[in-house]
Amino acid sequence: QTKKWRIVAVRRLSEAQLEALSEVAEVDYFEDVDESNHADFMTALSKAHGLIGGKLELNEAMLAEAPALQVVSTISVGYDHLPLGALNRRGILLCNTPDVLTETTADTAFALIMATQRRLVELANMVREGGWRAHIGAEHFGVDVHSKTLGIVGAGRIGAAIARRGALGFGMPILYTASSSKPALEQHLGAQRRELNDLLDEADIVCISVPYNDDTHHLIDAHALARMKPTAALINIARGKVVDEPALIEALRSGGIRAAGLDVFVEEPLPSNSPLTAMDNVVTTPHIGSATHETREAMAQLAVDNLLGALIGCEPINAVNVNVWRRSASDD
Ligand code: 8YV
Repeated sequence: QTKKWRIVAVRRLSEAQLEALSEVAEVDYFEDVDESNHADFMTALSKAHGLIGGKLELNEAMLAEAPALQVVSTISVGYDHLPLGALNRRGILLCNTPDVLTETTADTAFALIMATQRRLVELANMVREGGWRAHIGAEHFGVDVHSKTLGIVGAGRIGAAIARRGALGFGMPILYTASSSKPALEQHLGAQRRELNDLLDEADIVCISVPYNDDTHHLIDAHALARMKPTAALINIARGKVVDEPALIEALRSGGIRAAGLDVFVEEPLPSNSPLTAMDNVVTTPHIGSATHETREAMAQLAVDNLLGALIGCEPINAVNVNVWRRSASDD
């Protein structure tokens, strides 16, 4: 018996998750999509009602070749890589995976905070390379983590989870920016809301946790970096393009700021010749914000539930644009 739906799945789904999709739909699964199989992917997409996957590459021209598409379910909380305007115009539902990655991504931010304050990567490399020959002196000292003022740029779900770790675990005074005040953060953590410029002036550690969009493009530019204390560190677990990367490199080189811990970059994978890979005061990780076994499994499962909920149950969870969603009449 032919199934009612066709789904294209790309990357990062377990066998059990693919099976769950297969129970109700014909599934075309792609471990990856690149030049070698792009034509096959487009053929599958041209018949698909649903598309699910991580790091989906989709543009308006591709959407035009997918007339049956009703739901795109991304295995990520961010959707800046997807053409939301075009999806809206077509009435295609977009679902994402918030919440399930919040705590892990906050853990990643703290790993970068610890690493940059205490120079963990630089000093671990020194030990590995046989460079630990004498007692450690001031030239290898780091700076404290506890009690430093933590500035959260964007106190959404992930920003709030970072703030909680800082306040409750490390006794850090918390400053935050947000479009509206966050009474829970203020009451439980003693956090204080600031304008961005004031936060940059005051914080010892500035942690970026805003989504990327037109408003946050280069939010941290040369001017913003110049406001930071020369002793401060910048942590970015959001998106590379929130920061003017050449301006950051310059600030790190010239001592405008002390250090940076970066999980995200303008170009990913980060080119190996980027100056960021060669600076002792920079810790670079390969976009691992949510990359734990448990969290990636939960994200994929939520994306499956989102897709099936939308297609079959007509009950979109975590919908980014539910107001524009038009289920085609023939499917009702
Ligand atoms: C994703 C992320 O896994 O969820 C996000 O927005 O940045 C990561 O957790 C990554 O974008 C790949 O899909």
